[in-house]
Amino acid sequence: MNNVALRGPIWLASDVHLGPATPATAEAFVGFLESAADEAAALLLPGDIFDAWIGDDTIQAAPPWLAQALRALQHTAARIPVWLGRGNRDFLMGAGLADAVGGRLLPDPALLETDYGRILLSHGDEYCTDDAAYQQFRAMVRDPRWQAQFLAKSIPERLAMAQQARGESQAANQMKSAEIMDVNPRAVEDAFRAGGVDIMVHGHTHRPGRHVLMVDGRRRERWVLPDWDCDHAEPPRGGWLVIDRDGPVLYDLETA
Ligand code: LP5
Ligand code: MN
Repeated sequence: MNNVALRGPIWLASDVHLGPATPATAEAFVGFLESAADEAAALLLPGDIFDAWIGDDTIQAAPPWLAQALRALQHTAARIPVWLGRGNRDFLMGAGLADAVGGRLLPDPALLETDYGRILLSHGDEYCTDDAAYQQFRAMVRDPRWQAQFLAKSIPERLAMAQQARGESQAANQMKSAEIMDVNPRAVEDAFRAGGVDIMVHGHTHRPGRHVLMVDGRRRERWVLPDWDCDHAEPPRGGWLVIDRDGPVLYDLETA
């Protein structure tokens, strides 16, 4: 696993799912980015910041919603380190995007060396091992050969494939139990062991909170980052985690 050394308070957010139809979410997220630049020593965004990322070359002709997001990320990255992680919607983010905004790519998983100790950070979809169909899809789209073939297609072709995949995913999700789409307890335990950590942070499941568990006789904490939706959800949703030397604190957009 790759270590990332971080000093001072770190802010973490994921699952913002920015796209062409999320103006209110984008506005809230831009405000969050400005606050992070004012108050955090570093900002970590472990995946699904974008609702569907079909390649870094889309930056060249960024639509207004994307140009706004890139500008906001750039402004924050000019003031504090911004680490970009890949989720199941934006696994195609690469150095092109990171360089364009002045950010850095998060290893996945990442072992954070923080003022509060060592923390294992990932998007979290890899822990949903009961969801065999998703893990099969994940293995395909994470294959560098598949990615090279996909990225060689035109942007319109990639957009059409992404839209089809989104539709199939939404239809498939209707047929799945909530349990199947959550993390598998053994996968989580194995990750704690492999990382040799007592704290884990991930997103993806859209079930924010703190879970305390025992693994090999040691108390561990699994923190889940909130998802953001200020355009369709009532009340609007969003939030982030702040980790300083006193430990993690989860903040909600509505009450922060
Ligand atoms: O994403 P979400 O929240 O709906 O559900 C996820 C899992 N689904 C996915 C699939 C993505 O939504 C697909 C869109 C990615 C866009 C950017 C990538 C570029 C395009 C790639 C083109 C192939 O991540 C879902 C989990 C759920 O989280 C909870 O964990 O259950 O997994 C599935 O639904 C998997 C399905 O069961 C099977 C895969 C559906 C896609 C099939 C590919 C079709 C390709 C068509 C191209 C011609
Ligand atoms: Mn996700």
